[in-house]
Amino acid sequence: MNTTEKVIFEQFPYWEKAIGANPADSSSKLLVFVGCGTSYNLALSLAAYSNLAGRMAIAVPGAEWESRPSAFWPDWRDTHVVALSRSGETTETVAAAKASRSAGAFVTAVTVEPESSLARNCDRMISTETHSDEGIVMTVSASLMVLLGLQMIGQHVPSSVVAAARKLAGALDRVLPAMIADRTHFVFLGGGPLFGIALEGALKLMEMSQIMTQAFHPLEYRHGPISLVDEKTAVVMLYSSEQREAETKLVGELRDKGAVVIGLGGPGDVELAVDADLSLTGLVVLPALQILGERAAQARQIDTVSPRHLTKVVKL
Ligand code: F1P
Repeated sequence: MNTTEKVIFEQFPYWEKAIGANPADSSSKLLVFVGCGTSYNLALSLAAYSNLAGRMAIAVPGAEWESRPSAFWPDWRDTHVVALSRSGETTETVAAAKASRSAGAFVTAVTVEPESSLARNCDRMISTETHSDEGIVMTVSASLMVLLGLQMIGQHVPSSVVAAARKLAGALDRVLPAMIADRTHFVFLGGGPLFGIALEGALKLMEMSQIMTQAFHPLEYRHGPISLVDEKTAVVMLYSSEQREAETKLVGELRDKGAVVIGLGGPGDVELAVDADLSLTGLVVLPALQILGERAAQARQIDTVSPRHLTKVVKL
């Protein structure tokens, strides 16, 4: 077992420590979730969860918010910026936090590095301990930032999510070898708060295995991208409640065209149950998506401990 795989399966005690660790935020300003790479994907999901819970929110990549915030929100100086960064050192995210603060916005940092530049340039910090062996590819810290972010927007995270996430990752891992052995085109589909999670599944698998991946809102996939589906395609469908029927129909079409479909929370070539309330699905599926990336890399004999062209922190 390599270190990446070990860390993915050892992440759950850190979840237990983070559960209940931070209170809900009560400000009424627009929440602007900001981050880069994985942290931006998480921002997208958290913003959607926040809107669903009645707290208005948007998600913006760090560099975009730093350089042209008014393209995203006209009244950008009067917002509550939530900057997500594992390292707390990513140039664009730190710059976005600094620019927001100096313009009068309130800045909360969500990070696992309480001594970082981001932590020094915020009004409030939310942090928790992460696995010390986590490498370049972000796994446990991504899950932890979603957990902290959910609690920040007032979502109760029950300890049952730990067992649900562990069970799903194990169940997916058992069926993966047969499903992905000869697949070279991976597609992740998810709607609402699961779109950011679909993007994160795609980014993880791409970083780990150097395979081109894609992520779409489920029904968007029929508008063009479906032309690429063949017997080399593997699809991960993150089922929602609102569009379950349409998503099920789409999965049937994709299977007819040769794709193998992993159904998380609904039908597919395999159907794996997600034992959690829909407001927690995004968190619960993350470890399963991480192990999928690792297994795809192993199938190609690619080392995820030193992934090509990647560094743990990106500084400009
Ligand atoms: C985010 C990030 C990662 C990416 C790479 C570089 O960093 O872009 O998503 O995989 O490792 O950093 P951070 O701001 O959360 O530390």
